[in-house]
Amino acid sequence: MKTLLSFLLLLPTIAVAQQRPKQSTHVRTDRLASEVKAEFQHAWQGYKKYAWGHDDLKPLSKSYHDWYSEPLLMTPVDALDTMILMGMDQEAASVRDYIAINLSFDKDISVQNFEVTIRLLGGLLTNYQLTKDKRLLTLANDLGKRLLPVFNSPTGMPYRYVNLKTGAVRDPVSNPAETGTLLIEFATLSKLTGNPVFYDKAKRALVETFKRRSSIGLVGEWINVETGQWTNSDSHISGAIDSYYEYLVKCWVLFGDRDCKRMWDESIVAINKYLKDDLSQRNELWYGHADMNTGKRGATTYGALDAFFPAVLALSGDLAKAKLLQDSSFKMWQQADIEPEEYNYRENKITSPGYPLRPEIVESTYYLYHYTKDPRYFRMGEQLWRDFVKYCRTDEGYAALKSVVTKEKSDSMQSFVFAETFKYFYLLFASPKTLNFDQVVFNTEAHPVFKRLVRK
Ligand code: DMJ
Repeated sequence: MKTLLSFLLLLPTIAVAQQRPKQSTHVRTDRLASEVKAEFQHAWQGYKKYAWGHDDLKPLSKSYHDWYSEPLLMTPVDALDTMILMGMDQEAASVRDYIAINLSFDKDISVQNFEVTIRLLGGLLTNYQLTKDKRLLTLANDLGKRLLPVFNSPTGMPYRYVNLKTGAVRDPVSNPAETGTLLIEFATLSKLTGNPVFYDKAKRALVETFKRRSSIGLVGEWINVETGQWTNSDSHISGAIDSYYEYLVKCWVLFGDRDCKRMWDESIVAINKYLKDDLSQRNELWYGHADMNTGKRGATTYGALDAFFPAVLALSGDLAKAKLLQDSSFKMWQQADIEPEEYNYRENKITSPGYPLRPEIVESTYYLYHYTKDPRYFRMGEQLWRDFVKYCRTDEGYAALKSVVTKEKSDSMQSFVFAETFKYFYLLFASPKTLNFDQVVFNTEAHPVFKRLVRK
């Protein structure tokens, strides 16, 4: 395995004077981009009015939700780079100041390493790269150090929870998404601070997860990080595994990491052999479940979270499958004009009807439009947008749906709506100059990480 030094030597070292997009690139050439920006502002005002200083807005009761006993500013940190990309300069500057002054990780709370890494660490690092505000890098460095005890397991795979003050860890039964979706953030922190420890630990956790793949090349859903034994052998590309695969591709693209490329190349063969489900009579392609050891077909379900996979396939170079799978995701969406959390594609049946405002289908639409320039993806995105506004908008923000069938709303608007859902809609509709796709890799929370090193 490469050491951090050789890893750093592979990277372009020219300092980038200012990664923030130029003012002129903020000109929104399209009516839809302006609509997205206006709706982002609508939801942001709701957050400010009823949940300011807390993690999330509860859009129906017009109150707030904190993940832990003390808030960690999930929504402001997740939302900040979207504001910058949308050209909300004044608001972004004041939110950045608010975060720099008020966010502290010196708290006696036990937090979920994965969620805090992708939302807060990822958000702080991107916003540091965009603004060069060193206070954000200082916060990221402090957070990174407080998260490090998670890796103190016998296998090197992380525990799920860590106390930010005491370093006490808990919950050894984890999943590939949580053990393997850390390297973009931790390696970027190593690059920016010159401290190799973050990269070393997260890289080891990813490799240790991969090493425990079955003899047919699949990973399961739950694994004990103390024993290294799988506790659930269901294999799929959905929640609990999804972004493990995403980071294999992205760490290859972002860092030129050949280990990640090798791991992806081997994994995708098994994914296509055992999880891919060709419904040739319907001319459809899906990815379902299978047992990681035998390859025996399990549930024929796909869902809102799985809809990230066309983007990953496109990024890895398999545009043909990406397009077919995107058609399937869109078909799933059209069953009720909003996608369900889970859908049995063989029976055309919604099996889990909630919609927590997820971004993945929009993300894949953006990638496919980027790679193909085919206007059908723009139109697809417009349809998604119209439905999203029609069914999820509230007086003070956007609300998740309890059921896409009845369209009954629920009192939740997670921070990823600001980080991802609005951002991907905006990037799809706005001028491509808003953000140079080829200069960044998005972490799984849609925080764009710049490939070129920004020096301290
Ligand atoms: C986000 O926090 C991330 O995209 C994660 O990888 C999956 N879940 C949500 C969005 O659906």
